[in-house]
Amino acid sequence: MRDLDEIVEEAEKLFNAIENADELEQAKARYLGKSGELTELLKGLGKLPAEKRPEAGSRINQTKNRLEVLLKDRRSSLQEKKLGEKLKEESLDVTLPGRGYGKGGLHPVTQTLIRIEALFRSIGYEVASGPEIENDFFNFTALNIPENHPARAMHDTFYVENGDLLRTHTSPVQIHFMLENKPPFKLIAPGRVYRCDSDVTHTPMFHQVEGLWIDEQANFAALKGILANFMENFFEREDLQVRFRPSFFPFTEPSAEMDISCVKCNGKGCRICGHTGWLEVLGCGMVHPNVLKHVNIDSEHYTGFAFGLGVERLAMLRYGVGDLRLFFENDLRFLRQFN
Ligand code: 2NL
Repeated sequence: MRDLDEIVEEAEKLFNAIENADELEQAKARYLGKSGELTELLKGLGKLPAEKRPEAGSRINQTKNRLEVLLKDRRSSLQEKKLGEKLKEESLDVTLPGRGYGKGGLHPVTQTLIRIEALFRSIGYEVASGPEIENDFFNFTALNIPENHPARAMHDTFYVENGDLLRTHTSPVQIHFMLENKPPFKLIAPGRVYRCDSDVTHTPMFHQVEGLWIDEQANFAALKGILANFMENFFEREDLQVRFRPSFFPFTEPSAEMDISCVKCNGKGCRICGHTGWLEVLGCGMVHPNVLKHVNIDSEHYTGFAFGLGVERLAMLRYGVGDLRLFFENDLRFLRQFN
C-alpha cells in the first residue's frame, strides 16, 4: 500500500495546480471515484488480515476526508477567483468622459415672446399673466361681447365643463388686472389662446400678446407712436412704414388695424405681402367705455388704448417662415435652425 500521506501530498499539489472546476472534479475521481485510488484501497481491505482491517480502514477514511477538505478549499478558491474576474470584466469606469449631449434651444415662438416682452418692458410696461381656462364674463361679457351677439361667432370657442372655456384671447388677463389694480397702468398680456379653427393658416392653439395703457392722457396719437416704434425695433428697420386702417372690435372704439411695409420686399410688392407692399400686423383701438364700466374704471376720467397681435405671425415674418404649421410639428431639422 502506497503511503497515504504521500497520496495526500500529491493530491494537494495536483488540486492546487488545477485552474478549472471541471478538471478539478476529474482529478477528484482519480482518488475518490468508482475506481479511484482510495476506493480501490478500501475494496482491498478484505485481503488484509482481520486484525489489521480496522486501523487500515480508519486511516483510509481519514485520508478520504482530508482529500474532501482539500477539494472543498480548492473549489471555493477557484469560485472566488472566477467571481473576481467576472466583476473586473463588468466593472464600469465612472471616470470615463460621457458621450456628450445635444444642447437644447428656445422655440422660435418663445424667442419671439421674449423679444416682444423685452421691448415693452423697456418702455415701462409690466408683463401680466392669467389662467387659460376662463369663464364667459372675463372672456366675453366684460369685453362688451354680450350673449348671442354675433361678435361671439368671431371666436370659435372651445367650451369645457360647467360653461367654462379656453380663452380665445388674452384680454381676460387685462380684465383681471384692471379689477385688481388702480390706474394708471401699462401692461402686456402674452400667452396661449385657443380657437376651434384648424387649416393652413390657423392652429387651434396660438400665442397672442395684448397690450393696455390706461391713463388720464392715453390717446390714439400715443398708441400710433408706441406701436410704430415697437415694429421698427422688433424688425430692426428704421425705415419701416406704417399705416392704420379703420376696423371694428367690440371692445375698442374707434378701432384700427395696423399695417407695416413688407419686410420682405420693402413695399415693392411680393408673394409675402400679396403684391400690396403691406403686411397686416395687429389690431388696436381706444378701450370701449363699456369695458371700463365692467371693471369699475370711470371713463369720464380715464381713457385707455389696447392692442392685440399674433406671435406666430410676427415670428413667421421676422424669421421668414412660410408655413405656420412648422411651429407645431417639433421637427428638429426646423427647430435647430433657431439656435
Ligand atoms: C387682433 C385684435 C385686439 C384688443 C385686442 C383689448 C383688451 C381689453 C380692452 C380692449 Cl381688456 N381691447 N384688446 C383691442 C383691440 C384689438 O386684438 O386682431 N388681435 C390679433
